[in-house]
Amino acid sequence: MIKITHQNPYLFPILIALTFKSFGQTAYEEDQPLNNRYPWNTQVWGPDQQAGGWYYNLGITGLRMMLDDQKPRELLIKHVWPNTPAAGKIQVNDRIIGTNNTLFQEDHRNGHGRFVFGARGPAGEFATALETAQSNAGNGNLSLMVKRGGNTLNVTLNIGKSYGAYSTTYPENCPKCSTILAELNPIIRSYQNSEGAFGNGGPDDNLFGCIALMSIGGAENMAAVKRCVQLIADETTANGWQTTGDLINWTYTVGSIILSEYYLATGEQWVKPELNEIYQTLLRTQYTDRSQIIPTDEPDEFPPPSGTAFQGGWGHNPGFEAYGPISMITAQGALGFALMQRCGIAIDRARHDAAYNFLVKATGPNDHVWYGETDDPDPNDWSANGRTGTSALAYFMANYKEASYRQRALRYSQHSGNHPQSFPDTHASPEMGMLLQALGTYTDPPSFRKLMDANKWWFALAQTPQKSFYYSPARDITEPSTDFRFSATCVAALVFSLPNKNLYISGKRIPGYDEWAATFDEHLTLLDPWGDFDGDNKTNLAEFQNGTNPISDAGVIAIDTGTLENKTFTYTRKSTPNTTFSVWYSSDLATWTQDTNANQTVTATNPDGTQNISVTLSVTPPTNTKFFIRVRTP
Ligand SMILES: [Ca+2]
Ligand SMILES: [Ca+2]
Ligand SMILES: [Ca+2]
Repeated sequence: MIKITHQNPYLFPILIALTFKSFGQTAYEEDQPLNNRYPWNTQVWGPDQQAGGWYYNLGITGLRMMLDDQKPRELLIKHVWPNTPAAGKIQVNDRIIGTNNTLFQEDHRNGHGRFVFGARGPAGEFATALETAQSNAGNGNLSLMVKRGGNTLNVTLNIGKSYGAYSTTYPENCPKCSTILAELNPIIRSYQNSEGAFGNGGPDDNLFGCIALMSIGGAENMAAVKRCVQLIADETTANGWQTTGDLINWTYTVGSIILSEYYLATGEQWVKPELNEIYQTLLRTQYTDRSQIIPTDEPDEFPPPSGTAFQGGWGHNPGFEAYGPISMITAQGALGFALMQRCGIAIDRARHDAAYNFLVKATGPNDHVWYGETDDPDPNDWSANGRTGTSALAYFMANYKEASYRQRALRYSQHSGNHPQSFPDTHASPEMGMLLQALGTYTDPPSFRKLMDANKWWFALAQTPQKSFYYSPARDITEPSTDFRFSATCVAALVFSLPNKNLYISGKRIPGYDEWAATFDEHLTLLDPWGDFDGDNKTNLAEFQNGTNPISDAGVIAIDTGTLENKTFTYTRKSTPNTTFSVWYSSDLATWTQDTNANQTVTATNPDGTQNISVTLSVTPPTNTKFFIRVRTP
């Protein structure tokens, strides 16, 4: 059994980063020599260790570079991978100043904040040239203008055209995406350990691995995911909320998403009680009232909130432990509730809506979701959109009939599409933000198009000569969680496999099924295609496909309609010892009220296996209006 939270290196620094450090920027410690600045001086490990620092990758050329704030139109080369197009042609400390005999046109504006997000400047221009060289119009050669010593030379890299360029509709109808996806799939599986965990074994890496592999699909991937699902099931319990200080809400919210998608994909019934355990713990870890505040819990740093502030959200830990609920985990929790509800788990709607309302409280007037509850945010300001995108997904996946959920989902998706530049820059775990923002924005195709168009540079530059994708420095992050490849590789694979629609969160639906379920009062329960609401050994999905009644086994109940006298009537039904029958009344056949105190008595058991039931209502039927009664299961 591996320990899945303590060893997750990125989660703990979040607590510190937020409290003591303002948002950091790339290489902007200007009192330090360039090489000593964050992020270039960050120790890297895994296959990137030999690069010597945390530098930007320049796609499949084999180059790694850093940005120099004194030379904002140059890319300073810091590493050249052997056996790549750049090997033997470009040297460390070369400065690339242009492509195809054209100097770079814009200063880089690399940093954290709405005015500097994105790759404008030499990095973005390099990415465009790299893509053009691989396109139909290109010849597979990338011509670079290079400053070396006092000279400027032209160097041509033969990068080939085997990948092609990303299509204008990518990831839809994109041969390059398909080619890369086939390369990434076995790489992702290679990051799974013998116990089933991916990468570092933390909840983030398990989410990356399981979501990417399920989105790609196929028996081999699903078998790998199953091993991780079993591991998560073993490590989560209904009493997980009793664990404190262990950042468990990541484990449980992520677990709710992974296990739900796995259950919906496979119908394996053993997953459902495991989901229910996760739900029980998430109910207890959601912050609902001030009694959950631990008085000794850093009161100076995070003074306990007054009134109902922060209620409905999840933080890193149960209740208000540490510094209280935040939007990212709350959006994941709201999403998890919606997915578990689709799996037949009975979700407390008040709690679910409290989570959604937390996100509303964290939303600025421009629909940007901030880190947590925000007082009077600047209506023009925005930042990284991982939270906003995750909120879009959480709202889009809501199963309630009110239109307001989809309306709010659309607003969040549009915000993400209208401000796409921060895509690779979510606080703490950029790839986590990218994964969920991509999925959330995908719910609105026009917004998703904008997101993809604005970030083509990332998909061009993050691809490495070793095939896996690379986690380039983001502006607001301490370190990546596993090595510098796994999470970026999974994000690329997820995005490129979105057209498969293999996940409910990427758009999978059984055609007509949701609409069919919505015609029943019990529609939330019937959304579980693998459930058997009426206990007749036909799944809800089979009932849908066969046109049978999912609510009651036809013929079980035959009510004698002639015997209502005062408050008593009788009916006959099959003997069904494991079934609960409830009594409902209505004046219009539209609004039904359950008579929870109705008294039901078996008055006779007949030779044909049926029973006579006498029911006495606890309410008095009106004498001058219509009055309808029904009996149903449960
Ligand atoms: Ca369990
Ligand atoms: Ca059934
Ligand atoms: Ca049935």
